[in-house]
Amino acid sequence: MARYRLYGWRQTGSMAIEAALAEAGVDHDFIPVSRATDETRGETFTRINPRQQLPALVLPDGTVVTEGPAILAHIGDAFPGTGLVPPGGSSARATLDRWTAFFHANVYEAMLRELRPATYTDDPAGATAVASAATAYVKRHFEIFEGQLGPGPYLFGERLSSFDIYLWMLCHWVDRDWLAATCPGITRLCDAASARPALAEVLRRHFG
Ligand SMILES: N[C@@H](CCC(=O)N[C@@H](CS)C(=O)NCC(=O)O)C(=O)O
Repeated sequence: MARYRLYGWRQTGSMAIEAALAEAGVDHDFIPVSRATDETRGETFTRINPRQQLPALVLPDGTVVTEGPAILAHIGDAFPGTGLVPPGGSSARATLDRWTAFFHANVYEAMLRELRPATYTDDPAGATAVASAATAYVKRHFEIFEGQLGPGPYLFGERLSSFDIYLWMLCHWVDRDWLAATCPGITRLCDAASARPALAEVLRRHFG
């Protein structure tokens, strides 16, 4: 029987998907696509994701899903017993979608500008400014969410959601000293997630 196939690599957006699949206990094949050797731009992977980005999840029926939040929503919907996403149409689901979209559109994208600033400007002298503006942009959005986070540790209290997994991943790509000093609620969320055995194992694979 066909299984889920996840295309990913260390320290990329596949970290959140690996974590969600592990939390949900979903059997899958992991296909490493090296970013070190630009395998993402190769013919084989380009056929799967013409945007040449990780992660990509291929469902058992062959459907390709890209974009981290769409993949997370699918896993939560396909395995409702995990409670990773609230039911569609509920207020909780709207809240989960809101904050996932907020971090995807604002933070993840700005982190790409921090990582590869030269690809976001035609001005060869402008890359440093692109990166520093992106860092400020990332921090501003973390701070906005910090002000909205309830008692925690997670978005919905004690229950882990796909949003928490997404934010947990992003927390590993931001200045941790700054985060601890400025965003104690998010830091607590991140620490609580890291303490879960399934996520601790994913963390070790990506940053160990
Ligand atoms: N919008 C995409 C962004 C994915 C993305 O930027 N992936 C990076 C790794 S974190 C990537 O594969 N980059 C490959 C490249 O730029 O060559 C998503 O949210 O999944």
